[in-house]
Amino acid sequence: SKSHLTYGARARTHPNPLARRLFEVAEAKQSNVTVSADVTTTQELLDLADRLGPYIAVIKTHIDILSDFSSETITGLQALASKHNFLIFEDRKFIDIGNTVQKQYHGGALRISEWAHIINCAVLPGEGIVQALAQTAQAPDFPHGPERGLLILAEMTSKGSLATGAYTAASVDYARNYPSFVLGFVSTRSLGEAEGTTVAPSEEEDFVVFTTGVNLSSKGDKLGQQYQTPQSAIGRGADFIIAGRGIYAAPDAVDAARQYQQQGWAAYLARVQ
Ligand code: 6AU
Repeated sequence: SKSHLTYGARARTHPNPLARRLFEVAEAKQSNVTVSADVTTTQELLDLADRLGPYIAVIKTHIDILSDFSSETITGLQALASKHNFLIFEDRKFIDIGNTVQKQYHGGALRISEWAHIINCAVLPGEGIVQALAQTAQAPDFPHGPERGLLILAEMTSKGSLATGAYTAASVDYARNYPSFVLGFVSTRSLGEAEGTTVAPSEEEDFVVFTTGVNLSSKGDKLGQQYQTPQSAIGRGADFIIAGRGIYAAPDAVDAARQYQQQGWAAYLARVQ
């Protein structure tokens, strides 16, 4: 893995334009924090995005949990993404046959392809889900292709997760087969040397690892979520740490965001030394 290199170095050499942009944003803002803004109204979402914007590299949405989603949600979010220079990750976790996920991604009520730089999917349906999403994002008549990328959900943080072993190895194989669209993984550690992969790595392979389940003050919740600290996640290979309740449910969300930013950046600096 290239995780011992700086974000700046990886931005200069990465073959994928959106990965380059991600690393440039991280370097420019000295932040590897993705805030998981799991709030349920547009006003709360835009308010969080504006207040936390200076301290984050990426905002992660679950757009379908908003009770009042409208086109104003999206124009507001896009304006704040430009104002604060962060990217948008819609945590839709696509998981269906190719024909269905194309319709869920492009068009429909949520028009995810128009505004989400990053999406994720699970590979339970097989490699075809990756192929289908890539086909939509990279269609000749789709104008945002170079600014769209996929993270494969290769592992999960919930207790008893079944995304392990051969399933995780298959996630790596599929990522290797679609290097112009797959940025990397949502996983708890860097992947690539995983046993059981069948596709050989290319020399330029540089998967981007997003690790969720990051929290400074809790070990888990009552529904099976399991947490680790920014230091632990980054030590295991996370390039971006995702924190939700640890930030937005803290007594002072801005203060918490700065704290995750500081600790995430210090752990990154220690890793690349
Ligand atoms: O920090 P939390 O526990 O408040 O929120 C964690 C966020 C939630 C989950 O839907 C998401 O991260 N998540 C994911 C993602 C990002 O795909 C995968 C996973 O294994 N665990 C997990 O919590 O929005």
